[in-house]
Amino acid sequence: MKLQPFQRFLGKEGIDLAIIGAPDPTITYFTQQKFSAAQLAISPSQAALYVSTLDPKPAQKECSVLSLKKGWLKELQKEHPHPKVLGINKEQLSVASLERFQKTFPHAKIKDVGEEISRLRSQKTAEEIRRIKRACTVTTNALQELLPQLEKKKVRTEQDVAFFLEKSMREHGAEVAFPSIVAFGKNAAIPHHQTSRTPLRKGLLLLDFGASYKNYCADMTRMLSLGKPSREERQRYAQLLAVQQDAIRSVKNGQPYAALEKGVRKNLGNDVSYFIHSLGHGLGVEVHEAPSFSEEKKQKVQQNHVFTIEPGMYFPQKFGLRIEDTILFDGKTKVLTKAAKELIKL
Ligand SMILES: [Mn+2]
Repeated sequence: MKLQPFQRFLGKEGIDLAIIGAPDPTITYFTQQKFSAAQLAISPSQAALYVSTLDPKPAQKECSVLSLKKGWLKELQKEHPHPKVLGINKEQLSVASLERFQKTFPHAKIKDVGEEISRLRSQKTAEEIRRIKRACTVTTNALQELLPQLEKKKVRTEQDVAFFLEKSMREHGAEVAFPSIVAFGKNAAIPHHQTSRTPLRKGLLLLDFGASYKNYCADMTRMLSLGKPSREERQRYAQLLAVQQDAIRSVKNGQPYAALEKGVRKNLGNDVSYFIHSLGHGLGVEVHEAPSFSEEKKQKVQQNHVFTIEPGMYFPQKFGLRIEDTILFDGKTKVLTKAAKELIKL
């Protein structure tokens, strides 16, 4: 299901052989499994998966399964003695691996297939969407379960909160898509704050977290106010929420992602200097993947794209705000992370 469209691309482009190796998450995309070590060799008509003997034996219909041991490249070379063009994923391949490939296939021209991989991965199938929806439900549910814990003061530090969220997601059959960001007070002014043992007091609490269900990620950020928020906090939150909702409403087919971001920057007016990151990112087997919101990439909203919309405002040494949803565009714009978005007051 996954390999065939890529094989058609290889055939069309005259690429005799492409090699994708773990830790490139593309291997999980193609095989729907995770391996500690694996190499996937794909030609237009066949595919072979070399897997570490320490990994569970994979059940694969679309490719033959071989063991990954010393000399696997020689084995591969016997099957494909003289590829003219060798496809690689530049973003993910190590220089050491590339050098080994070049030594084995000295006459092959090296071609990057990363762009096609990104394009394929960004167009989610019905099954991928089902998994992402499930990941989003588990994520939202973890937040619901957290609130009474906070009220009862059973969680007292950023780390306690992260641990509780992660436990909840695992209890519901999911894994953690990425290390949760739990940032209290001025810590939230740092967008990628590292969750610490900071105790929770009166102030704003930022939660950026997500589950991964059967290899597919969710990503959500919500803000909580412990105690009554100040006037400034309330006003800033209302401002940001309006901007985020406006951005979601303005998603439409064929629209450049960079234009969505431009709209948000325009909306923020003089406050745009507090918004110090991009508006969002695609997600799937990785929590950050295509589509990209960057101007140079010129990517546009298309059917079955899944991406985040997450404007933020950061006031150094004071507080920080971010509101993030995972969005599916399937002709209509659907917010998959359904947790309420009013500032949650505890
Ligand atoms: Mn995100």
